Amino acid sequence: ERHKTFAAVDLGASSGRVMVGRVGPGALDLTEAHRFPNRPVRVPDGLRWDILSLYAGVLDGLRAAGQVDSVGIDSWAVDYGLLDADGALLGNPVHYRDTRTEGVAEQVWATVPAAELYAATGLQYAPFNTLYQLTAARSTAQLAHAERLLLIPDLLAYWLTGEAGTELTNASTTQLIDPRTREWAHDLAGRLGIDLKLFAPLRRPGDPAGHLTPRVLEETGLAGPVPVTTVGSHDTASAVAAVPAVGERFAYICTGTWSLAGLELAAPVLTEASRAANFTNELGLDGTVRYLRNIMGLWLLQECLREWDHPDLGELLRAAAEIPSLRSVVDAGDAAFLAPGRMPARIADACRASGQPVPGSRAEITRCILDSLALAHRRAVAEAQELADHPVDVVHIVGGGTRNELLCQLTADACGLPVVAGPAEAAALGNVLVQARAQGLVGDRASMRRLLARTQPLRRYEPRGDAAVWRAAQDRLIRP
Ligand code: LFR
Repeated sequence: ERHKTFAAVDLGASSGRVMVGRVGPGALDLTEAHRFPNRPVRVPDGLRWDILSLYAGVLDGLRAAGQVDSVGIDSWAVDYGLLDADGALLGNPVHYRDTRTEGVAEQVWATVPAAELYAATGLQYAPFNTLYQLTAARSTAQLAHAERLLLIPDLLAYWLTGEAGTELTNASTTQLIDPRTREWAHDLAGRLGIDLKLFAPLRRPGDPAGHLTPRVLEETGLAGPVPVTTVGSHDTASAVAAVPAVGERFAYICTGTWSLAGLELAAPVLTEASRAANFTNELGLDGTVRYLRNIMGLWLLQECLREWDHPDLGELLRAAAEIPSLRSVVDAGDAAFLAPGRMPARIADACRASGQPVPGSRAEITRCILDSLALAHRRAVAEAQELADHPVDVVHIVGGGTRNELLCQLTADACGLPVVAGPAEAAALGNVLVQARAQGLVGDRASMRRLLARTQPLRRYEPRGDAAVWRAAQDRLIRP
């Protein structure tokens, strides 16, 4: 029988993992080989990723995974490492939540107005888009000495294989790609003084990305040759590829540190209304567009848990379920929640400022966060359908948030649509399936999705109650 195994390296903002996927005719299963924390470090000059500890986690994970037929890597987007002419890393990659990009967008817009930027790239405004990060870094010695810029998954692939490339789905989050041609936006980069020669050549999901070097083989105990395959290296691209949907009338919400809520489209939506609503057109598998909005996501809760010294989550969620719904809500799309720290107080402040009851207990704050996320999900799903003229019958939730039953139910209630929740490890599954497809084990996107629907445990939530209550809650946030 034709079965093959694939290692999926999947790095999230709070943990990394190496998963092993086994794929055969009609079969797909996933097991965890290794999981490790991702702990950003605040040094005097700002917030940094601990990239060496992440790379060590990847090597440990490959050793634990054992012999595989290929390796694929995905991670969060927009961030990068710079290499000098010898190929050495210049400093620790800057975290997208670092404050260096504050006020930078306004400088960029003075050269290229926001409307032109959107027309050229289709990307939502987010302070951390690579374009703004590079502008913030403009006069640094580090950038002046850089010969190469590698996005995080491409940097790890470079260390594993010695070969440099720029994977397209993740490149689309730099805000330097034209979503219509799916090539670099040369004119825009030129006007902003960004040197596109820093980037290694583009490669696409499914393309070969080299082989583990002899040194890496030795260190992981694997027998060569082990190919590395380009996957949707933006974790959200891999997660969307693993949405177990049937047909095209579906919305998805990729949950985790972020909630990324939207649609899979054949072409970008670049209208002024779409820009005003801050929807993004990131690139997905096979030339698709991930038309979505970034919502702060479970980051809001993670930051509270950190502040509260990690109480039992199950208990807290049970208590939150008992609190009456929609007493107070905050705008979970607000970039004011981007930076770490003091999250319970910031949420209380936002409720106070909008004249709502101020949540006091941990359960009340948790309920406020989950209601607010469900509300933001509702709004994104409704607006995406309208802006893209693409109606849906079902909302798929994938990623870590599928384990939060209250969030899934509230999202079904708020959207007034059935929710299908699962798989939780969507990014890793999308990563595995693209590798399997490169080796001829699975077919097109639709057949990948059928395989997921048949093999992965999914849970369905029907909408309860009155959708009008949610509409009224939304009106509390959107003031004319
Ligand atoms: C999710 C994600 C989002 C991106 C954010 C920052 O993990 O990749 O898609 O907007 O992280 O990179």
